[in-house]
Amino acid sequence: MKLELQRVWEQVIEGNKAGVEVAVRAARGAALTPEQILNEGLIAAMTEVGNRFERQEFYVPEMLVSARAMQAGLALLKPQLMESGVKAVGKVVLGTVRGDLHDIGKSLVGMMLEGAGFEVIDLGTDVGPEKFGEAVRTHRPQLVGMSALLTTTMQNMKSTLEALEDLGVRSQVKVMVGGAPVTESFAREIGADGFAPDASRAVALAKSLL
Ligand code: B12
Repeated sequence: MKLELQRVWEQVIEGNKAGVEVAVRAARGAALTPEQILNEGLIAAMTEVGNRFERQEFYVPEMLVSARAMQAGLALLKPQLMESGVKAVGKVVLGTVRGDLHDIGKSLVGMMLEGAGFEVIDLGTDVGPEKFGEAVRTHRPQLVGMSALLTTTMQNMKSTLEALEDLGVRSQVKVMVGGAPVTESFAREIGADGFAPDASRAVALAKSLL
């Protein structure tokens, strides 16, 4: 791995916010692309943080400081990740489902969608089925995106779909789902319209669902 990327990776693992910012700037200075810094630096580091948590070498506080450090790096890349131009191809209501507080992946998806010209209404984390339903009624989006990072909370994607059905708005929107434990077959099983494993493919999916 390139030294500059290694540095970004290390600083995320260490949870050093200022260090991540310095390392990301240095990587940009070394002409690495925002996508490389994101995928091989920031996201690769969060994967390692997850692995260490599983091996009980890291606990929640370490995960949290790493997440904050990663977000600081992400903020620096945001302008470059959002390829400018094309306006309002469509509207997306986005949120992390009830019981789930993970928001890095969801926010990244939102950022990339905005960059591709979508208007994004980000409902945040721990979003209950009623809130998704209400947002569909108020904002009339073409798309709804749900994120879940826990095997327990991914079940709440199903209850949200049911709530949209009960409110009579399910047929007005296409629903896409994602998050580390979510799979294509799970998406199909719960009756979602699409699944994407990462933010750039989420953009391609959103475009194809329109
Ligand atoms: C950071 C982190 C946290 C932080 C979150 C901070 C924040 N602001 O988000 C904190 C410390 C709060 C946290 C808490 C917990 N966490 Co946590 N956490 C993680 C960690 C390390 C990284 C997640 C991350 O940000 N990844 C980077 C992003 C960019 O990737 P991503 O989220 O997968 O998103 C991408 C794709 O999935 C996709 N995508 C995501 N959303 C969407 C939506 C749509 C519509 C589409 C199309 C695509 C899409 O695109 C994204 C970009 O490419 C993961 C480990 C891992 N490898 O996932 C564990 C992990 C998810 N956590 C885990 C656990 C157990 C917990 C806790 C229960 C721990 C505890 N005992 O308290 C709590 C739960 C809190 C809650 N109620 O939500 C487990 C889950 C296990 C399981 N099978 O359910 C994991 C997998 C760690 C592990 N290996 O055990 N966590």
